[in-house]
Parts: sequence; structure tokens; C-alpha cells
Amino acid sequence: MITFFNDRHRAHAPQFEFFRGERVACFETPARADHVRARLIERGHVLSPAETDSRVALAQVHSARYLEFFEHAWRDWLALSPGNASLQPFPSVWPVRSLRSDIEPADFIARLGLYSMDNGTPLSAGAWQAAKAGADAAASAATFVAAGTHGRRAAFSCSRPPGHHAGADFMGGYCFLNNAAVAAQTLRNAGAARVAILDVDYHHGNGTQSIFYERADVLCVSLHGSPLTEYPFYLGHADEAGQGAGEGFNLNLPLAAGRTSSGHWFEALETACQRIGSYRADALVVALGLDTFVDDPISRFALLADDFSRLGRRLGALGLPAVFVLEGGYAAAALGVNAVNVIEGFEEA
Ligand code: Q9C
Ligand code: ZN
Repeated sequence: MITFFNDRHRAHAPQFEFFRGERVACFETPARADHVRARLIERGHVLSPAETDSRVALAQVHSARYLEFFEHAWRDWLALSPGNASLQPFPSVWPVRSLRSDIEPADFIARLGLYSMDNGTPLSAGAWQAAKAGADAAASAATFVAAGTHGRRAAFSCSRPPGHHAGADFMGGYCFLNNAAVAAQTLRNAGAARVAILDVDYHHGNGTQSIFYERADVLCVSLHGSPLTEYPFYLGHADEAGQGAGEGFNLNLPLAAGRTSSGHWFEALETACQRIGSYRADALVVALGLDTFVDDPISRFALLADDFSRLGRRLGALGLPAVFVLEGGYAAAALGVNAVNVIEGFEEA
């Protein structure tokens, strides 16, 4: 399967994040994408640089003021003090219930809080460059798949930082630009009438869900650890079915966290695949998080390397043109085998 690789991903390399009051090394590292790249090459897959500008799709799935903020955030951070070049900004105040989010404050940290859902998404000097190139890779993969005139087409956008926690106007969960949403919107723009997004990351794809919540043209289905105990906590419950025109076009399949068995996970995958089938999607976007892996350091499911092959085969059996977009997964050294197992399982089916 052709891979559109974000070769600017290394521009985003924050130094630390917070965990229970302590600074810890970031889980979302450049090594992640490099491990997947190495495995793709080892297995003979073709890598291509991004060739589609994602600007049009980005403007359809994110707000103009958020894109404006994020593109210039590092410049604005440096403007506070030249010494800020070696520091990471974090939000410290957020417009929760009863506070106003319609007026953008002038203060940089207040603006950062307005456009963030957590303090776990460190900005870096190259965050915009890396994330924009990643969105370009997702748009390129979608454009490639949409251009397929015969036979089944598929492509993999191998990139970081991830995207599925980023909403129309906020960053969060290591995500800045919603790559899966960019891929789905690009497929729509290219003529696909109905696009299904299947999010198999361990964490609920709150950003993707919220972007498409009132739309019927993009079905969102997500399999994830229950938000009662797992990030992002405030979205991802089973009763979230979509709203307005989008009612019935969102399906959440939360599962109790636990290292016990992958049986429940594959049962939920079956339910997800049934729904995608009945939707009669023209194309599929897979938000491919690999943090469901048994050895993932921040997640609690129990998938093994072979289970990723099984996942790929099940998705292949849907018979749809597909765009795979890399999301989370923090057992960095295992990401190569696990990601490529999905890709090759899909091709096998
Ligand atoms: N300091 C994705 O998998 N919180 N994001 C972790 C550790 C956030 C994961 C807490 C986890 C976000 C794309
Ligand atoms: Zn995740």
C-alpha cells in the first residue's frame, strides 16, 4: 500500500509533558513515526512525500480563528520574551461553563487556554510545520484514493503529531490538526457522497466526533476505552448518536479498560463494521491508533501483534476504498510491526 509520509514530523519534538504533578518525557515522540517508516521500507512498501495542500479541507473542518492562532502561536509565544525559545507554553486557564469563549483575549496564555482542551499538548517551535505537513499527507492519501478509477484503492498517511482529539477550534491529547477529518473532507470534496470514519485508537476521537456531529455525510464510529476512566473523559459515551441532520450518524462503542481479553474488542469491531456496511459508505477513513496494544504504556487494552493483522483483514472485507491515518500508540518500537500488520492484513483480504 502506498504511504504518504510526513517527512517534516521531526519539527515537532517537545521536551516534556506533565503526569501527576511531575514533568515526564513525552510519550508522543519522533521515534514513533520513524519506527513505522523503517518497517514499511523493510516490507517493501512505497513511500511518497505529501503532494496535496490541505488548506481547503482544513478551513472546512477547523475554525478560521483557531487556524490563525495555531499557525502563529510560536511567534506570539516568543514575542512575550526571547528566552521563551527554550521553554514550552502551557495553558493555565480555560473558558469552562459560564465563561465566554466568543471573545479572544489579547493575552497569549489566555488565548492558548481558549484553544486547548488540556495541558497535555505541548506546543513546540515546529508544531505548526509538522502538523500542517501531516494534514497535507492525509489530504494526499485521500486524493490518491479518490482518484482510483478501477479496483479498490487504499493509502496510508504515516504522520505525527496525531489528530483525532483536535476539534474545530481546539488542540488536545497531543493533537493539533484533525488529520482524519481532513481525509474525510477531502474525499467528500472529491465526490464521495458518504464517508465513514472508523476510529480504533484506544482513546475516543472526541475532535472528529464533534466536527461531524451534525452532519449525515460523514458517519463517525469509534471503539475506545470507557470515558468514565479513560482520556478524554468528557465525551465518547454510548448515548452520543449525533444531532440535527447528523442524528443517527455517530456510533460510540466504549469498552471497559482492562488487559483481560481482545474478544470484546473484536465483538465491538463487528458491530462497527455492520454499521459501516448499512451506511453504504463510498469510502472509509481509519483513524489508526495502535495504543490498544498490550504493551502500550498509557493505555489498558490487550491487543497483540496478530490482532492487528486480524483488524486489517476485517477492514479489507468491507470492500471499500480506504485511507489509513496514523493516530496514537506509544509502545514506539512495536508500532512498525503493528501498523504494517494492519496495512498488510487489509491488502490480504
Ligand atoms: N500525561 C492519542 O492517543 N493524556 N492521544 C495522557 C499522560 C492524554 C492520547 C496523560 C492522552 C492522549 C492521540
Ligand atoms: Zn490514543
